[in-house]
Amino acid sequence: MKKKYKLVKILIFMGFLLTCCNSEEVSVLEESTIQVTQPQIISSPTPKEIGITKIEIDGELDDWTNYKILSEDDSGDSESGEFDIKLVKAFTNDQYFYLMIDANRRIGEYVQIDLDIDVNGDGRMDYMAVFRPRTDDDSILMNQNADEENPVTFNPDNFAEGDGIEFKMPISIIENQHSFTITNLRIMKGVCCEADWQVEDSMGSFKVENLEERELAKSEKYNKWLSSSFEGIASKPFVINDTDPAVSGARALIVNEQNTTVYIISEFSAILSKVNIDPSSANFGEVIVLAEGLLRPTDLDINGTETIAYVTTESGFDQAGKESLLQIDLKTNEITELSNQLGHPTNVILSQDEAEGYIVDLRNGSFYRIDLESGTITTINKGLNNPYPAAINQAETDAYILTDPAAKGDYPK
Ligand SMILES: [Ca+2]
Ligand SMILES: [Ca+2]
Ligand SMILES: [Ca+2]
Ligand SMILES: [Ca+2]
Repeated sequence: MKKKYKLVKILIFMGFLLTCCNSEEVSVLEESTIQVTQPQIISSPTPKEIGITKIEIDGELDDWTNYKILSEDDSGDSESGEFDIKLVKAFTNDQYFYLMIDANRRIGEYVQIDLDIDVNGDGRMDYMAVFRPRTDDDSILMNQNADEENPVTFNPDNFAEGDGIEFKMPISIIENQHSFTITNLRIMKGVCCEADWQVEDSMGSFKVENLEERELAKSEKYNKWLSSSFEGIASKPFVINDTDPAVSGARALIVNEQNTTVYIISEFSAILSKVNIDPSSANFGEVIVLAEGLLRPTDLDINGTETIAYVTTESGFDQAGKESLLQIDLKTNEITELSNQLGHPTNVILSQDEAEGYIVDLRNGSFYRIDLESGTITTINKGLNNPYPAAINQAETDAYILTDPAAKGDYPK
């Protein structure tokens, strides 16, 4: 019998600690007088058309046809014939530095690629970028002018190897320089950094210039991704947001009924936030902070009209939090503690009529119903072994509870 798969598109919110770099810009509206003048017809020159960068970082170089060669390298000059650089093409658009490396013959053995970057034109390297296309390792950028070692890491999705190498790096991490010089590009081979660690082939320098191109907006990328087909049981994940500090240490999420908003509770930031996932919105991917100071949250639920959030919290690894069920009014930002009589709440689910909540209590091995008006707790079941996540059927006649979940570092002996 033929197996039928339900195809699933995967969306990702990354909750990690920020190492750099986007400061939020706040624009202030100043009071101003509006002047009305007679409209004038001016024959203005057509604005220069800004193209959209359509390079796919997939290792295939056919999307580079219309870009000019920046520098060519000798043929047959590589150390062991494994990776002989033929030529490079590169440019920056409004947000990224794009690079492709074409090789003579098929690419053989090598380990990593180093780029020495001079951003101020004095001929000396200011940054060194290091990436390893054959691994999932993060790429690394080292600032040569900083006193201490301060590598910035960036997404491993930003490189690929196929017929050639493709690489992409946000220019925000190199002082937003749109043009700079690669003083040296090296293909490294061997074991870093032992005696056999050697330069397989190198080239440079070449100047990278800015083109009148822009990166696709997040919503444009999302719509393109939505309409793309894929094979297998799930798509390659689409990263909705992996930089906003509000989702740092994200712990639980819930999607609204219209599929336009995701609510996220995050442990490191102690923030309840909402993320725009509306494909028709220009603000797709935007994160809005709804409530702060929610120490050690474990789970959340939202009412149907999206005006009230319910959040469970625990004391946490550092005992900074409290075992509580909180109610957060999303209009007034008022936070009310509905119960402090819980051992260790890990899960909250609203009833269909939104008058009650179902709560899992890990420490007491219990499953409760709580009246959200009075705070009265009714025990539905107890004696559960380390209950953690739960789900309830629509008729609210059956609850499904997982017990004995693995904790961090737990493995069978
Ligand atoms: Ca490509
Ligand atoms: Ca070469
Ligand atoms: Ca320099
Ligand atoms: Ca060379």
